[in-house]
Amino acid sequence: WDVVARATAGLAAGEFRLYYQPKVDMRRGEVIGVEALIRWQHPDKGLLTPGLFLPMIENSELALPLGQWVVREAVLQAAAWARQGLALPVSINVFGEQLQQEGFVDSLAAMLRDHPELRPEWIELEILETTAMEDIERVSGVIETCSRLGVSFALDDFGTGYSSLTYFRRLPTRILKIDQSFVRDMLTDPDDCAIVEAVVGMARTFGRKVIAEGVETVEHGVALLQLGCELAQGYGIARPMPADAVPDWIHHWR
Ligand code: G
Ligand code: G
Ligand code: MN
Ligand code: NA
Repeated sequence: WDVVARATAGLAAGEFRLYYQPKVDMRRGEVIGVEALIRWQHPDKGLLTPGLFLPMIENSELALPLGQWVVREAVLQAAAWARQGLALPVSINVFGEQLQQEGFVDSLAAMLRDHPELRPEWIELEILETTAMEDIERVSGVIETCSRLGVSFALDDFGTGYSSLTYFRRLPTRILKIDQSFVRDMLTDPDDCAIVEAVVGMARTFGRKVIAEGVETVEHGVALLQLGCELAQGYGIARPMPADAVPDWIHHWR
């Protein structure tokens, strides 16, 4: 099927949804935020996860409009939570192409101005390590402008892009997300464990926060804590859920 054409119609018809996956501080036992993850509620095919459609859309003319929808939807949700008294940082995945847009920062700033109940510190943008390194000049510029607004960046899937330390040092991202492939096998594969340990060390050296994704079991959590990684996200903590399930989940966690 023609995914891009169908998704273009689906976007207009309101078929996309954002699910939210909690991120926690394992040591303090606190919820530190949620990551917004797109889903497509397809009328015939059911609820589709991004792996089934995003790769086709990413390099199409739909990438920008869909990416803009994601940012707007997530910011509106964060503002709605703020009005309910829930101060919950929301992480939003952005395509490299979105950051290339002249108006990206201005439109984000306008949304924040429209929602004074939402502190800019509660918005975090996630960008793939590989994307960030493709155009480091431009991306560091956008990161710096966003930082002045109060919005921070995380480097997603960190470790998969083989970034040189020189490049990494020039990217002012506040957070590193250790890719789930390393986390998944860290208990059985000494090399993956060493990579996790190295990324934690790098984060410490360069004054960045570090979070592990793909934390599926208690054993993973324990091993991460031993390596000094306190922040985690994964099915072992919670699966991505609809926005209206989030407040209850937070209330009952622990
Ligand atoms: O949920 P799933 O594991 O299928 O996600 C696959 C990939 O899709 C992940 O790498 C995730 O970062 C990406 N992704 C999920 N939601 C969004 C989104 O709203 N925007 C962008 N750009 N990427 C997303
Ligand atoms: O690349 P990114 O970090 O944005 O991808 C997040 C994706 O990983 C989401 O689509 C989410 O569904 C998936 N995910 C989150 N936690 C786990 C986990 O513990 N195990 C696995 N296999 N996938 C996970
Ligand atoms: Mn992500
Ligand atoms: Na990731």
